[in-house]
This record gives sequence, structure tokens and C-alpha cells, in this order.
Amino acid sequence: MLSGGVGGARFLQGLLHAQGAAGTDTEITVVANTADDLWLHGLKICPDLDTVMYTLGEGIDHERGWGRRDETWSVKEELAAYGGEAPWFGLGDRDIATHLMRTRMLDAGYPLTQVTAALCERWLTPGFGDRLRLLPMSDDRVETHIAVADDDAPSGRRVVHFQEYWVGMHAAVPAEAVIVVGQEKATPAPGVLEAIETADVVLLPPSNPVVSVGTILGVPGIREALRATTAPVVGLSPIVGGAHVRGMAEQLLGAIGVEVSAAAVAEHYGARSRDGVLDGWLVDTADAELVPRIEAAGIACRAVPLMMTDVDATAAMARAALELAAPAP
Ligand code: GDP
Ligand code: FO1
Ligand code: CA
Repeated sequence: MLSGGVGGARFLQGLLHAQGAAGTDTEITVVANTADDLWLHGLKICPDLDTVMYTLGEGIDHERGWGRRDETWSVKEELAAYGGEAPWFGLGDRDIATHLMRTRMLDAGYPLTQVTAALCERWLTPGFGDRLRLLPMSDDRVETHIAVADDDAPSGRRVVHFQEYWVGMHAAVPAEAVIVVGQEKATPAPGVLEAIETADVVLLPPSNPVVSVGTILGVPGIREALRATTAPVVGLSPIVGGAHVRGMAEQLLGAIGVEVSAAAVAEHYGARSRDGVLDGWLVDTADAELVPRIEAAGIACRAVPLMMTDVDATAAMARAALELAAPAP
């Protein structure tokens, strides 16, 4: 499964619930987006890796969908009192411990893949053993930046880190361009290509098509591996009824010139038979009228309820995706 943060993590919970006890021999490899990552106060912060890790490890704050539950913000308050950088970015005291551990291991020379595995010893191993593996999409630095209009700039634009656009500016202004720094030079993290090649099925959860799934597909080699794998590749639309369910996918799809619709996102990923990666695509029942258009694009398609309102609803989505991938005999 390729994953962003909140959307991917919630889908993963549904997938595991759908597997239930019968799934004890099911192995899931999650390849998470790392282009949201940022350095702040000398700490390396990996929002999507941490959201998946905390969610599955039951340390997540459910209201926010990110960061730790039972969190306190003393360090954040003290940093703000000093006029520290990016006071708008909510660094919780418990969360900072994760960033301190990660940063120390990175400074010691461990690649992000190994750092992530070490942190998952605490968060995932107790509950999942080696059934669930969390990999960064790459150990190389890849960072999403957004160009926004700026009348004071000679070029009329300025570029901000994705986190400043989303958290600092609430995506309140249009994104004029999405620049993924380091995308072309990045290599897939160890184990990523092999997981895709040996998978029984590859799932694209309803994650952000531009800054979560898009940045993973943009790592050289990953799109090719998806096109080459014998595993069916099935995705679920993050766009329902012509709108994102949460976040800023609408603004970012606009920046890359893709219409905000369940069909346009599927066409953007493309049918495997037409130089794309998808074999199947699930849309919400609200978008049932788009099914023929998506099938005409060479992608098998079904309309099912796609709102992850609770783990049972999400499990039903996961089952529908697996069914679309391998129709029962
Ligand atoms: P992020 O990295 O924390 O932004 O999380 P993801 O990229 O994994 O997922 C964000 C995307 O999930 C957004 O584009 C939302 O539209 C989508 N999303 C969130 N909740 C739901 C849901 O219940 N159903 C569907 N279909 N999409 C959802
Ligand atoms: N999202 C916010 O909306 N506000 C925050 O203050 C915030 C802090 C934060 C700290 C650590 C972390 O791992 C994630 C954090 N997020 C925050 C979520 C982050 O912006 C995610 O990248 C987005 O949700 C999109 O993936
Ligand atoms: Ca993200």
C-alpha cells in the first residue's frame, strides 16, 4: 500500500480490520510519502511516516489525525516565547521525543528506512510483529514546495515549504505550482521495489493524489515497478462528489491542471494498459455516473460507499478494493 498520512492510515486500519483474524498470515508493506518532511529546530520531522506509525500503534490523537494523544505543548510555547522558527507548526512534547530519536539516528548515519524500523519496534512490532512493515518511499531528501502569488516578489511568486502552505497558510491562497525538490534524484528506499514486484495486490488508498500518492509515484523506478508487477493495482478515490473530503487536494489538483473529480484523478494515474498504473478504481456511490468514463479509460471501476466514517465502513471499502483486484471465482 502506498500511503500519505491521515487518509492512508485510516484506510490501513480498515484494511487490517477487513483481514481480521484470518489475516494473521497477511503481510502488509506500507510505503509512505516523505515529501511532507521538514527540518525544524534542527529536528527531522516525518509527518506521514509518524501518522501511520502513531495511528497503528494507537498513539495518535484522533481529533487532529496527527501527533500524539494526551499531548502537551510546553516546548512549543517556550520556543514561541523565544521567537523561534515556524511557531505555527504544532510540535508536541511527546512528539518531539520521536524527532529527537530520529534525528540522533540520522546524525549517526542510519538511513531513514532503518530509523523508521527502529521507531516501529516500539509502535508496530508489539501489535503486528513482522506482518506490518512501514517503509519510507525513499531515504533521500525529497521535499514538496508550493509556489504562491506574491506581489512583493520580482517574479510575482514566492515558494514555501508544503507545511507552511498547509499549516501556516491553511492553503487559503491558490497553489500556482507544486515543486518537489529532490524528486528526480531520489531512489526508492530498500525493499520498496521488491515489495511492489512480489505483492499479491497493490492498493492506492484515498490519499492526496498530488502530495501523497503523486510524490511516491514520482520517485524514479516506482511507477515502472507498478507497471511491471503481476499484482493488480487498485486505487480508491480521495475525491467524492467533485470535492476533497479534507485537506487541500482541490488546491493542488488545480496547480497541476487536473480536474477535481474521481474520474480525473483515475485518468491522471492512468490505466496500466495505457502507460499508467491502475487496473481498478473505486469511486463513491455519489460518483456512480463517472463509472463508464473511467472504464472507457481502460480502468475497471465500481461505485461503493467511500466515506471512512468508522472502521467497519473502511473495512468494507478495503474488501471492495480487494474484490475488484481479484474477483472471487
Ligand atoms: P495526509 O497526508 O495527512 O494529507 O493524508 P493522505 O494524503 O493520506 O489523505 C488525505 C486525503 O484523504 C485527502 O485528499 C482527502 O480527500 C482524503 N480523505 C480523507 N478522508 C476520506 C474519506 O473518508 N473517504 C475518501 N474517499 N477520501 C478521504
Ligand atoms: N497539521 C496541522 O494542521 N497543524 C499542525 O500544527 C501540525 C503539526 C504537525 C506536527 C507533526 C506532524 O507529524 C504533523 C503535523 N501536522 C500538522 C500534520 C501535517 O501537516 C501533515 O503533513 C498534513 O496533515 C498533511 O500530510
Ligand atoms: Ca501528508
